[in-house]
Amino acid sequence: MKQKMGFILAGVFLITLFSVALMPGTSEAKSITLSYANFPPAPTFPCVQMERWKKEVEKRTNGKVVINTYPGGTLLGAKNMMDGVIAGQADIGCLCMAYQPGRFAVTNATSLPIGIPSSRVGSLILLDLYNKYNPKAFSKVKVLTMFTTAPSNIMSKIPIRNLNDIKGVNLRASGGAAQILKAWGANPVGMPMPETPEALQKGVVKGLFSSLEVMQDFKFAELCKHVTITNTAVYPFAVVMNMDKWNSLPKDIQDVFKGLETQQAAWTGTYMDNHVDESIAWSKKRHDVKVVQLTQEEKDKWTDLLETITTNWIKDAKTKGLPAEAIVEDIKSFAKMYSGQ
Ligand code: DTR
Repeated sequence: MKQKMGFILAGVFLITLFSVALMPGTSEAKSITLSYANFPPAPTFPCVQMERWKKEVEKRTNGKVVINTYPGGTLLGAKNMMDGVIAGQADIGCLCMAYQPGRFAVTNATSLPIGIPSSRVGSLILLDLYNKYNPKAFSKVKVLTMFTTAPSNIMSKIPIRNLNDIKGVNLRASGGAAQILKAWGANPVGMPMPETPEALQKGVVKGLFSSLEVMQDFKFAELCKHVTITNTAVYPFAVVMNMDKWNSLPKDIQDVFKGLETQQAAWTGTYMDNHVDESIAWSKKRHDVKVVQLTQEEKDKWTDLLETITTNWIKDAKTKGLPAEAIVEDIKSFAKMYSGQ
C-alpha cells in the first residue's frame, strides 16, 4: 500500500514537472532565436567577429537569445545583404559598404586616403562617424556595430615596385579603394571578395588591393607571391538588424546588444590588426612571399597622385547635400584621438 502511494505521488510530481516545462512563459518557451547572415567563408574575419558576437550575446543573455549563424552567403550574399535584412530574410546581416559606394556615402568616406592607421582606429572612427551623422542609408535597420579592415596593400602575381610596374595591371578592388588604384594607373576590377579566388585563378585579375589577412584566410599567398606596402584605404563594414525584429526585443536584450556596439568594434579591430601580422609572417614563411617597401621618393609620388581624391569627393558629396568638409575633418580628428595623438 505504501509502495503504491509512492508510485502515485511520483507520477503526479512528474506530470506537474512536464506541464510546467511546456507552459508558455517558462524560460525554455521564451528563448529568442535570431538568424545572422554573412557573405564570406567561415574562416574570414567578418565571420570570426560574427561568431564572437554570437558567443558574447548568448553568454550575456544567459542563453535567452540563441543566434544561428549563416556564413559563406548561405542565407544572403554580399550585395543583397542590406535589402535582405530590411525585408526580414535574415534578422541580422553583415555587409561591406564599399560594395555599394553610392548607397553609403557618409560611412564610405572612411575609405578616402586620409591616413587611418589600423583596423582598431578605423573601426572606432567609423562608429563615431555613424553615430554623429546618423546617415539616412541606415534608417530602415538597427545598426548593431561597425568596423573597418586594416589599411589596404597590393597583393600580386608580379612584383610591383613603382608606378611603371602597376600601369594597366588588372587588380581587384571595390569602392574608394578602386579609385585609389585608378589614380596609380592600375586597372581596377570591382567584385566582392568571395569572387576573387576564381578571378585570380582564371587570370581575370593579376592581384588585389585589400587588407593582408586575406593572404592567409583565402590562401592568396599561394598565387600572389608579391606584396607592395601602401597602407591606404580601409574598407568599412556594418552589422545591421531588421527593424521590426529589433523593436520586438525586450528592453534587457536590447541593452545587451547596445552594450556590445563599441566593444565589438574594438574587439574586431584588434583581432584584425593582429591577424594581419600573423598572415604576413605565414605568407613569408610558408609561401616565400616577397614584401616590397616603396622607396621614400617613390612613395611620395604615389601619395601625390591621391591628393585630388578627397577634394573631388568633397565636391561631389556637397552636391548631394552632405556636410562633406565636416565629415572629412571629423575622420581626421577622430583618427588623431584614437591613435593617441
Ligand atoms: N578589403 C575588402 C574587405 C575585406 C577584407 N578582408 C575580407 C575578408 C572577407 C570578405 C571581405 C573582406 C575587400 O577587398 O573586399
